[in-house]
Amino acid sequence: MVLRLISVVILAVIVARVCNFVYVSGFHKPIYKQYPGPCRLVPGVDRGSEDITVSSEGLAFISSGLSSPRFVHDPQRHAEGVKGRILLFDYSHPEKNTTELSIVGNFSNNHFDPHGISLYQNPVTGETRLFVVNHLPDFKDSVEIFRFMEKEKSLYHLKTCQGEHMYSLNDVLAVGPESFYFTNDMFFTQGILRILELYAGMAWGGVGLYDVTDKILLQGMMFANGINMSPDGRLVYVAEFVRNTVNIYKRVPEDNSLIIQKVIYTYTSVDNIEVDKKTGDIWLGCHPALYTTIKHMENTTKPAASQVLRLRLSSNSDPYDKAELRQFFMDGGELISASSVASMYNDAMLIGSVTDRMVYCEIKTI
Ligand SMILES: [Ca+2]
Ligand SMILES: [Ca+2]
Repeated sequence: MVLRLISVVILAVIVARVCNFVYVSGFHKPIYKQYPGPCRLVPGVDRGSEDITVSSEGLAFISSGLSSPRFVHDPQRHAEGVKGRILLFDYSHPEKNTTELSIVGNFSNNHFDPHGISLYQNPVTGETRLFVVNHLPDFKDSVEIFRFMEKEKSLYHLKTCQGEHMYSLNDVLAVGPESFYFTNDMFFTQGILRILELYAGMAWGGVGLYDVTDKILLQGMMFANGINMSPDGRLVYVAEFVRNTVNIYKRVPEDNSLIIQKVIYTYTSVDNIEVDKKTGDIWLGCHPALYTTIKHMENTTKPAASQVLRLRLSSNSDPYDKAELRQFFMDGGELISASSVASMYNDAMLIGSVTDRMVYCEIKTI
């Protein structure tokens, strides 16, 4: 009797997990084409623009060439030997498209597989630093810190940060010249155990902090993905990709700890998060039909659905008691596949993709 009861409970848990993953995969989701205004491809970007972040002056930094077999399973793409690059796009001169930033200093370009990025603009010195998640061989990860040299159009390598708690990095959020939050999307880094962790819906991802040494701050997340913060630094936003949520945390300035305030259900798989520094609006690059993204990662010539949402928090009394979600972009992969990020500056937007192209849109519908 007891054995039978245990078997029923185990079966029920497995069925619930399978049903949840089928739901999250988005087979039932219709994809209606929607553009916020005129949109065009940006020439020179055809091997990914996984993360984009923009400076106060409207310079967008783009990470291109993500190839880690942890995410990209397309043998053709691996055979091509895609090169990791950081590109620059000036919102004041969109007609100039992108420029590749050269990397100088003591850093080997042979092991550059860039993923999530974040900027730190020092309010005292005016220095701009770019923090880049880098996937190294043998499934090891690091965060590379560069100084941006605007005149030379280059990145000067300053430091490689690694730690025992930085094992499955996805995104980074700079909070000081050498300190940052990071997300570990999952616990396992490779192979069948990572696949099982994903499909069984295990909540083993989380958020950590690097400040001289590294430590874990938050656990229990289902694929922790993008991380960013409000312009005043009081709130931190984290995307739980498989749970379909954006979590809002209060940041304690004394020790950088994070206290959960609200969970926003998005009903789509949110990848990276960008924040408009002027308005505080939160821009989400999303995978609305996740099964198409999974197929696209196995064969990058197959189209995958793309979506951009804006999350606006507002209230007279409390900055997070009202949340409005609005869609600005949706595409079945005709223009761009597997959108992972949307960056906004004035009335224009760049949409990036894990392995595909990059799109520039003028916003006419706000
Ligand atoms: Ca980022
Ligand atoms: Ca990401």
